[in-house]
Amino acid sequence: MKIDVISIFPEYLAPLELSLLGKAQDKGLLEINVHDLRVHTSDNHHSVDDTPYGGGAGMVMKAQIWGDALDDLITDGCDLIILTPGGRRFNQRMAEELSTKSHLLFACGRYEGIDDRVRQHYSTTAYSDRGIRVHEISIGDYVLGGGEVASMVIIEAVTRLIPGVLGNPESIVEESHMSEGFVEYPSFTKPATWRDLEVPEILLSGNHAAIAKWRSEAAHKRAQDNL
Ligand code: 6GU
Repeated sequence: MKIDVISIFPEYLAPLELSLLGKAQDKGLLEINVHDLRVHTSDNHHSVDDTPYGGGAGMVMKAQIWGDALDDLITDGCDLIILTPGGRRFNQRMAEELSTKSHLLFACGRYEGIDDRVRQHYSTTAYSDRGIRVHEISIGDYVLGGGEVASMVIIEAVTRLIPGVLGNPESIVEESHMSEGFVEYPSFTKPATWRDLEVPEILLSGNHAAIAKWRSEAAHKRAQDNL
């Protein structure tokens, strides 16, 4: 999978080189490139934003600069992901869907967002005929300073589903069974007693059917408690 991320703070995306993602890139399973939006500015101040038409607070990122940046990186069949708190709420199903793609292009907005004509332009048939899809995605009901951290959340959720990226593929199989409603059972490891707290006895029984039943019930109780 090839991933491009465009941001005015490319240093913010440095953690993408670390850990699992760094290893996946070393293994050739993944190629992540971060691009500085400001290279597409032409004025002395390298400004990327301007005041909103219709008035109001904040600044809007300019369509022309984003268009130049995206034209350089967009490919046939790629998925363009615009990060915005107004987008569709990201979930595990979307992560699974995106993990099957060959090229993801992330546009990280700052300020009050990107001029909407950028979304409109890349959503036209000229692009959909080339297999290019545009998604506006949010990672939750709160407002971040920009799309950078949101793009890292999505990249981490998506890339760990790519075969070979994760050490133990069984944990993914187990997760996808749970991915509706998202429930996870509580886990324990040695020692069996810690600060007077015991591991549930059933987990020491070796009775796999009983353990599976206990885990399912514990997971559902936890999901219920989180509502
Ligand atoms: Cl994708 N961007 C921003 N700025 N805030 C968010 C978000 C995205 N998702 C949740 N909050």
